[in-house]
Amino acid sequence: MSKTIIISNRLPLQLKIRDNGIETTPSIGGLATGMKSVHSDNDSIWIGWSGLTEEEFNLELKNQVTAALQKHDCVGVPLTENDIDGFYYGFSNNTLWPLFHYFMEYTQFEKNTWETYKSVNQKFADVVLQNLEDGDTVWIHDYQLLLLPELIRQKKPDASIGFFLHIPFPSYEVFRTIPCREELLKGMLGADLIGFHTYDYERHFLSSVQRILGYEINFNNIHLDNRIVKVDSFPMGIDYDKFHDAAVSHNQKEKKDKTEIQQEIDKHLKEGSNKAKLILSIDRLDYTKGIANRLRAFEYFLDKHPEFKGKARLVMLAVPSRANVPQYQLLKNEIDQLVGRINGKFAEVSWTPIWYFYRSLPFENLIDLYTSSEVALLTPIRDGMNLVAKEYIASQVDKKGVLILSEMTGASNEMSEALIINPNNFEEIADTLKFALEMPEEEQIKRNSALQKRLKRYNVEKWANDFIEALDGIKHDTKKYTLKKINTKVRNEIAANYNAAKSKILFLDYDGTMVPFEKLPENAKPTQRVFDILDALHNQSNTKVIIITGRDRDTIQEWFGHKDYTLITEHGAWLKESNKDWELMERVDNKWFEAIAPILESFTDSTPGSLVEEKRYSLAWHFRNVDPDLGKKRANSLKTTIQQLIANHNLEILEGDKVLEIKVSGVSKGKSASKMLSEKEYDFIFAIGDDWTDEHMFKELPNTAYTVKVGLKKTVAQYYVEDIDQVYNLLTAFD
Ligand code: GDG
Repeated sequence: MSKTIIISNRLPLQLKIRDNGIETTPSIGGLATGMKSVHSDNDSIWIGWSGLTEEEFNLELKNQVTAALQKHDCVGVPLTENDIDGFYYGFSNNTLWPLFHYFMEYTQFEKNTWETYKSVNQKFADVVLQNLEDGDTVWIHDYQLLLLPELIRQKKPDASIGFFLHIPFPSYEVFRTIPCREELLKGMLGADLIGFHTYDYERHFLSSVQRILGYEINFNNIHLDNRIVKVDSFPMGIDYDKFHDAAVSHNQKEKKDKTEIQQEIDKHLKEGSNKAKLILSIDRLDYTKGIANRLRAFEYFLDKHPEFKGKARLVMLAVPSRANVPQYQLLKNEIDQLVGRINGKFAEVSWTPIWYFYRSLPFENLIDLYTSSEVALLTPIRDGMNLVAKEYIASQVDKKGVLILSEMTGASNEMSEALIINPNNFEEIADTLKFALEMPEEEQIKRNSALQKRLKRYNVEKWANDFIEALDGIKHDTKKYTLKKINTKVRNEIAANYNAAKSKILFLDYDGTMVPFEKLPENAKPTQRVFDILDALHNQSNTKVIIITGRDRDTIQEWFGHKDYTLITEHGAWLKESNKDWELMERVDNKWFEAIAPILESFTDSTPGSLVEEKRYSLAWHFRNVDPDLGKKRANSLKTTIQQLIANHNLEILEGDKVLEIKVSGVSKGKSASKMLSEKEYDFIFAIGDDWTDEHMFKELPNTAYTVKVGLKKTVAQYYVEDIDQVYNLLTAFD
């Protein structure tokens, strides 16, 4: 039976070596928390690092650990201390983490940690490949494993691979600064599906792929030579019922059953009319979480609104994290000092403004804090999603409680009923805190009802199912492509029909089919290989070879005039039969050039890299060499401008691959192909092309024709080939 393989840097377990064996406890963190329900519900294994290095094992211990992991359907990736230093503390947390969170000043690029990152990704790939069987689905998580999708793809080209990034993907301007940017993108593109928390991260990624790798992007699909990679956003949810139910049972507890922390909190809450409302913050101690800013903003709030002294208290849980990385040690010192200073500045005998916990707490204490706090103040400078915001809302059983959330979190996109703030604006934070502490209960209930409804529906299970479903959908699409793909068997069948036929006609598109695209169109001259293939076909009896192209007559005359193939140019405006002169296939004129050409020229002037091509009966505006975003934008506005001008004229705009062409309407490759067929009976008809102008031809040809699309794009053709080499393979099979 096929299974899901989940892969993340850390397994969702913490291992401790005890005298009486191995102790396992669930790990803390967004990813572990979120995926746990997926892992336990499904037939799956989880591959990752156990948390113990190879140096900490002897053989007996290793066997014990393997067995302990196996019990939880987990498989460990063996990593050494050196691996962890270079891969985890080094490249992942000193390079990728700060860069992806826009902390460029903390980003260090060191060649040796990059080398370790590569070799550790390979170690992960080795373990995955040992466990991967046909039909399995692979789901890789997060920034530590950006190279893994491609490493698996190289060995298992047909595997179904999904990748999800839990942190932001930065804008192109930031991402482009990293030296190994191409390797990182290509590594990710080994996946079939790449998921992000928000549309913004998705958009940044697509822009980087387009600008750095130059790949073609169609909506959210990236076209590689032989595959399409889909990119989408899947905002991660939480296990809503777990938090909500825990809060319900927490509220029903008798005093004696309550935790120590809760009893302490209750004691403070009972301190008569002077009761201080609790403002909660929970995060890993990380510079991205804006903890220092939050403390300063809280200080500012108490200065600005002294009436809240004694009436509000910040309860701050900072969970130790990456304590080996120097920036985190500095941050810890900074936070300690800030808390001390602010408490020293404002404390009264019966009130200290900040309760600060620097440790990780058991789940039930987390619930104590969520349920006891009137306000949650979450102020990350950058945060991929932020699950704490969602957990806080899920835990408000009576629907009371106010969430203040930074707009720099992924969660703020979905939680518009929260009070959204800019974490760098103390004034705004202070005013919002006051507003939150004074918000009427009806308004709190109204906001939270809407939030809870959504969080319950878009829970973590739905998130995981949506992702897996999208991945399965791609598997299905790939199957569709594979069904239409010309393999050896299909190729032999087509060739056999070709050989048996008495009268044959072949329509061959030129650019993108017989030769690859070049930056400058005039450089895409036919090679000797192309001539050899065409000559071989042309010299066979009863075979008509037609080059059918959008190119201008003069270029095609220059390149092919010395041969006697049939030539159709400018999408069907001109025809040159073997050994004859050029003739017009359609009655067309170019009087309209003088109205349109100046507009194209003015767009060219303001769009560096673009150029106008003047054919006899059409004008083309090429933007292949323009910055992709600018090119698209300019092409759209050019289209709108021209459309208005040609509304009452017999003209149309053709949208090709990075080109807009204005021509007389009614002229098409389809029409001219039909004309050729009407002149003689053929019992073998074949057409091949890559562009959507070839689609006219595929549509017009009779059902008995063999129609072949080059590249995995949407088509009405019957068959696909992946690239130009495959075109050559197919055409040389006709002998
Ligand atoms: C990354 C991204 C993204 C925290 N302290 C304790 C504790 N926790 C649990 C919380 C929550 C999780 O840890 C923290 O999740 P976040 O989403 O807030 O943040 P990261 O760890 O940075 O996670 C983040 C996430 O991945 C998922 O994609 O949202 O943007 O940075 O679930 O409840 N749990 C317990 N004790 C604690 O002391 N038991």
